[in-house]
Amino acid sequence: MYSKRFEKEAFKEEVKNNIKNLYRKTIEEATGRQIFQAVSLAVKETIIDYWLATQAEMEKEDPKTVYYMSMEFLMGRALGNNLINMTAYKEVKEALDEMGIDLNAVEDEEPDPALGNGGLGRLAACFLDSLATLGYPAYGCGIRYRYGMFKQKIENGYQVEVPDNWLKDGNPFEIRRDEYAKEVRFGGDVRIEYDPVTKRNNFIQENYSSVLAVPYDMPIIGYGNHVVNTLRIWDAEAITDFHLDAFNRGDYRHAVEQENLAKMIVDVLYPCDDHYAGKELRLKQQYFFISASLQALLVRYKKKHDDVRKLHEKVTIQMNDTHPTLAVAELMHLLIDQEGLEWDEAWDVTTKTVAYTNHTIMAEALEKWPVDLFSRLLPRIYQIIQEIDRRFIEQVRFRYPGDEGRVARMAIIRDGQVKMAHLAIVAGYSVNGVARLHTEILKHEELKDFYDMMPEKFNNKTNGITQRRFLMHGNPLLADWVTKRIGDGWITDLSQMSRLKKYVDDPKALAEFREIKYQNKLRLAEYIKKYNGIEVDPRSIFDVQVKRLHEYKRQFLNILHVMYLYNQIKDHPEMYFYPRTFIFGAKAAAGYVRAKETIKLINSVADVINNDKSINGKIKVVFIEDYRVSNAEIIFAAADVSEQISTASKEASGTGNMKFMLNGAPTLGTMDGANVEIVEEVGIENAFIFGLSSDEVINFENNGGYNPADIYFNDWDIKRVVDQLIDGTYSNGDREMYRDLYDSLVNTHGQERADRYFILKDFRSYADAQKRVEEAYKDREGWAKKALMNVACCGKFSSDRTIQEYVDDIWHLDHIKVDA
Ligand code: 6GP
Repeated sequence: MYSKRFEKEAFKEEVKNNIKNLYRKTIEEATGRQIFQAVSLAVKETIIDYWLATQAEMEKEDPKTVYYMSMEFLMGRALGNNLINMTAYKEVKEALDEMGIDLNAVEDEEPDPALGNGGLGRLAACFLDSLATLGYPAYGCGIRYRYGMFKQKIENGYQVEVPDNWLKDGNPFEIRRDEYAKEVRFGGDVRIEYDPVTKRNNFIQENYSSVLAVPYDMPIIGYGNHVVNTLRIWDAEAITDFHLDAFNRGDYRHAVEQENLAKMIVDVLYPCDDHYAGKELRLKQQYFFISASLQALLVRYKKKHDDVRKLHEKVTIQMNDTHPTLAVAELMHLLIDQEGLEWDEAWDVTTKTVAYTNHTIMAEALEKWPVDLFSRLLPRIYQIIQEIDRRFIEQVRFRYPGDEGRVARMAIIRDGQVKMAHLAIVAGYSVNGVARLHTEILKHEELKDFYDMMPEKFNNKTNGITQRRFLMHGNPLLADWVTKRIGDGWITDLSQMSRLKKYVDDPKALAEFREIKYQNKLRLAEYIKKYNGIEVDPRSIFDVQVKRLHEYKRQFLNILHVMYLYNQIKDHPEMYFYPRTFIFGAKAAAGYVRAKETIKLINSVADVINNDKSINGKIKVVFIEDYRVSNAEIIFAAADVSEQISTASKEASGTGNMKFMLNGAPTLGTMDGANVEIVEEVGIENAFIFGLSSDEVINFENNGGYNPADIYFNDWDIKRVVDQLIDGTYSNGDREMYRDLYDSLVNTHGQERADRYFILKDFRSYADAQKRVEEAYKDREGWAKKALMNVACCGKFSSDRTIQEYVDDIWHLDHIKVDA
């Protein structure tokens, strides 16, 4: 074990030396940030040995390896997590204590590496953790954005985006690998040249611009098994003396252009979650990291193998949503134009190598690139996609003669657009959704035509989360308690949590369990006091909704309900009311106006309610600024109620729901995404379910929606809160501030139906469910049982389980073993 190798005195010495050599300071003189760097570098020393050992093992055994291609990896802080997975957390904490250094404070100095938006990027990070922990060879491939997800400030109730300069002080865990740099080419034109020797046409890209892709590797440490995999993220640099195309030699303007291209390309992560921005630069980012990753992958493969026709025996590529779908065409390009394969041979390899995961059915997230932009930027890649499309359409016509409607619906290139999902499905050997319900909706609604034609490709892989970060690291009190009760097997086998079931009737165990939640609520209350200046009562119900801000996630429903409760308390001050703290955390995409209005509304409601002395603090509303992985860990640990209230059918899976469950917060939610499976595991009596079913929603949608006016004019309480959006109650008399939100509920705008997300339709049922929460919470022991049952039944939602399913059904990887 690492911990055996861990030598306390040597480690302390190392930290001291690092501070001396890096900063010419003593520990006492060093700043927090400097201590963080010094400690991290000392930790990296140990990691490197195992990293090398893992590489050596992979060299020797030549195992089948997965390349997880993703535009996003929302890693969160590395130091604490690395120590946990090295099983050295407690020892390092002790060593630092002896030096008068507080490990928690050191961890807080690390900027959150936030190279992702939300669910999709965090899932990728959990998957890397599980792959290493289960001992599977894997590379994460992505982009080293200079600026990750923006930092959110709340000013005067509004979201303000601040750049996230996470690399400012350097990233101590990464290693730059110049020797693996690759050239990536954009634009220009393609000359076709007949080669009489091979009797083939060669396709030669000319007059292009190029950038140099330089990889940085970050270690991904398996828990307690010495396996260290690699997250490889690519930086872009200008090509200066690199083999510039002869035509361009000495072309100064061109050189400057390439310089700019390189600067721009990895500059910033697009802050859109579940939404397609359609920006040229985004397409460049996609091609940049895909081309570099595939070139590197082929070089690595060819070191040991001379027949690229067998690539799929050693390599599999998972495309995390459609963002990496250019991998299909780039692999074809490399196999044909560089490796000399015939089309059919290349297609055979490609379609056995790439697989696709779909993460959303939201229409606005579908990537459709305009043909003119696409063909100008990637001329050769476009040709290849045209040919894939031509051959695919032939197949559709053969299979469904005369059904031109179907051809039109399924084509990859149609109406001047390149449809990336279609390309991913046509080429992929596997297509999966991320929760059972989501996969069923894909098969029978969104992707029905494809499912009809190739049902064998479709499969489900319900998402999961890593218990190492979200329990061990985020909630040490509960983690230690669980270990005390059932041993530590749960750390790598979450299904063992079911052994906790025997404690639901044990009053002493329940009391301890409750006390832990209370301590965690105190910790969050302190955080809120520090960052929001708001006093919250740790004995109140902590009702939490943290996730990206999106209309379909319905933070709006939540805050309207808060407004409704407030009206009730004002009308009936004597009525029984269990004190509640409503906690929100959410970033809105910078250009998403309605999402930003919702943030402002939540903050305005918070202002009015928190400052109304007449309600005796019965309701508090808190908007936590800059929700991100590091504060999420604190928030999940402290939650009583997990708000998962998306319009049924819209949330593909959700993963926050699982993190709350793991930390003992029952779900208040709709039958959407993975909530369905959570309820199945924990029992409906340990959750609070409300609202339309996905079938009902889909039915309404297919038949023109419903009429919210029927509700608005007939339910006086609802009308009152909706009207309060435009009567100045929450806007200092300004009747226009929330007009758009009001309109979205009651007025049809052109194409957009009124109340598209069924907020008014679900309102009563939501309010009833909230009432049931209050009733249940009054019974303190009853509530603790429900909460504990959630912990005990969360086993299915480990990303270890998810990854094992990917391996068994899709990837078929070999194991690696690294000896200490
Ligand atoms: C998200 C889904 O919205 C969420 O339900 C799911 O849990 C998560 O992916 C992981 O599968 N989708 C995205 O973040 C996204 O950008 C294109 O999809």
